[in-house]
Order: sequence, then structure tokens, then C-alpha cells
Amino acid sequence: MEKKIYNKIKKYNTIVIARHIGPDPDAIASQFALRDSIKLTFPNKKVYAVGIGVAKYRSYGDLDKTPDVSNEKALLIVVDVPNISRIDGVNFDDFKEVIKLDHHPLEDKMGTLEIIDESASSACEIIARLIFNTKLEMNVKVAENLFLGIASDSDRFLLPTTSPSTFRIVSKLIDNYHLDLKKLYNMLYEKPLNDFRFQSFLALNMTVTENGFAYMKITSEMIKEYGVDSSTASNLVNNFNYIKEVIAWAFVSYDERQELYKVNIRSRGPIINEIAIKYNGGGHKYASGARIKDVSLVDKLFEELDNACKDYNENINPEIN
Ligand SMILES: [Mn+2]
Repeated sequence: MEKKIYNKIKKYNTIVIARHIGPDPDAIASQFALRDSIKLTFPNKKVYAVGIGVAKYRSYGDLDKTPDVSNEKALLIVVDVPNISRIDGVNFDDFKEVIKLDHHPLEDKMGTLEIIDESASSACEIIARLIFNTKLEMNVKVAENLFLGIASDSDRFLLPTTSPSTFRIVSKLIDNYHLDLKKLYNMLYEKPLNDFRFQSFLALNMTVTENGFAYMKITSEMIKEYGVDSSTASNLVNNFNYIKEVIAWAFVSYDERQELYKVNIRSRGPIINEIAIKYNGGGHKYASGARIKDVSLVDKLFEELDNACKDYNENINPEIN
């Protein structure tokens, strides 16, 4: 498959690389790494990494304006996103062919060629393999972005998707390109004091049920008081892993622009994406999210997650009781 994808890339002169809306480091880094690798290998090709920019990821690279491809045969490569409706910045039907490189469970079939590897830590891991296994070229910048995506999406090699292959790739990146880990970890983990204070507020005030489900409804008043933004606030969910009394946890915040509740869910016990799918959500087995219009459904979702924790404790992990 990697060889076929390489040949397809070789064939097209105009290539657009897109990822999901509301990008995370893996989404951003995977599109830059792939774009820069293709440009390095084929300097005459026009390759674009598109989508709405996010200020905190500016140091990862520069995004391109979406080109008008309606009158030419162009290739679209979609990275790190399983469904067409969440692709940012492109008109899907304008493209002659589509390649998908993703590590989320399959949702929409998109194109002719695809690598969907749910066992991969990140889209960046899939792209690193593609580059190493074909004639695609790499430089320090590409290697840095690949490292950022892998380290971030594997939660610094904590999540169960971290495999011997993840470590082999990372080892090769560090070794061959002499990566400055201090610089890269600063890019990933430096945070404003306000965010850190807000994290402590969440730790002090979240509810923890007897089944090991922790949750917090983040109101706009809380967000205003601490001077954080709502998406950062619910992304702090990633920092609540490995609390002994908590096996699944969720933070919800209200997105005023889109007029819906965004729920971020994590687990180290029950599988949660099957529950999230019922609430206009999805994602990975243990890292998932949902978008909910009606506030009463938020409570229903939390109830279901709490029950999932109860079942998990009773059936899979009886020694807790
Ligand atoms: Mn990802």
C-alpha cells in the first residue's frame, strides 16, 4: 500500500493535504510533515497544507491558502480525520482522487487508497512509516513535526497505542536528525499560568462517582474568572490520567459560537467511543468526544458513562470491589 501511495503522489502535480477542524498537534504536524517531505522529494510539485490556522501551532509551520483546483486534476490527501464532514478547508468533490491516512476507527470511506491503522499511535507515525518505507525524503523540520505528532497523540508514550514500532520510529527520528527534545517538549507542554490554575480548580471541584467516573460542567463564568478559553479548558481532560479513584472522566463546556456542548471524554477502563457515537461523537476507544445541542442529553451521557464504569468494575476488574 505504501508503494502505491508513493506512486500516486508521484503522478500528481497538485496535491492538497487536509486534516480535521479544530486541529491538535498530530493533525497539524502530520500535514506539514507530509507536505514538506513531498516538496523535498519533488521540488516542482505544488503541495498545499490547508485549513484554519491556530495561533499556538504557528511554530510548527505555515499553512497554505486553499488553491482553486476545480479546473485541474488534483490529489487530496486527508490525514488524521475519519469523516468527510470534519475535514477543514477543502471542497471534497473538487478532487480527482483522495488518499486517506488515519488512525481513527473507520467512519467514511473516502478514496481510492487508504491506510487506516487503529493500532498506530498517531497519524504522524503512519506518515513516518510511509516516508521511511518509500523514496520520500525527510529533513530535520519533517522529523521534528513527526516527533511532535507522535509524542503528543501517544500522550508522551503513555497510551496503549504506543508500540515497539512507535519507539523504533522515534528512535530513528532522534538518531538520524539529532532532534532537540527540550525545544520540542517546550513547544508541546509549555502552558500559561492561567491554564495551570484552572486545572487545579477542576481537580478540586470535579465530581467523582463511586464507580470511578469523574466529570465537570465548565460554565462560561468559570472560564471568564480564570481567563482561559473554552477549548483549552476542556482539553485539560488529558491531564487527569492515572488518578487511582478515576477510570473514566469527562469535561463539558459550552461553545457559544456553535451553540452546542462539547464533551471531552477519556478512559483507562471502559471503552467510551461506542457511547460517544450515540451523542454525535466518536473518536478513539479511550479518548473520545461528543457534541450535544440539548443540555439534558449531557446528563444522560454522563449517566451512561457512569454505568459503563460500574459494569467495567463488576465484570472486567472485579478486584476493585
Ligand atoms: Mn491523531
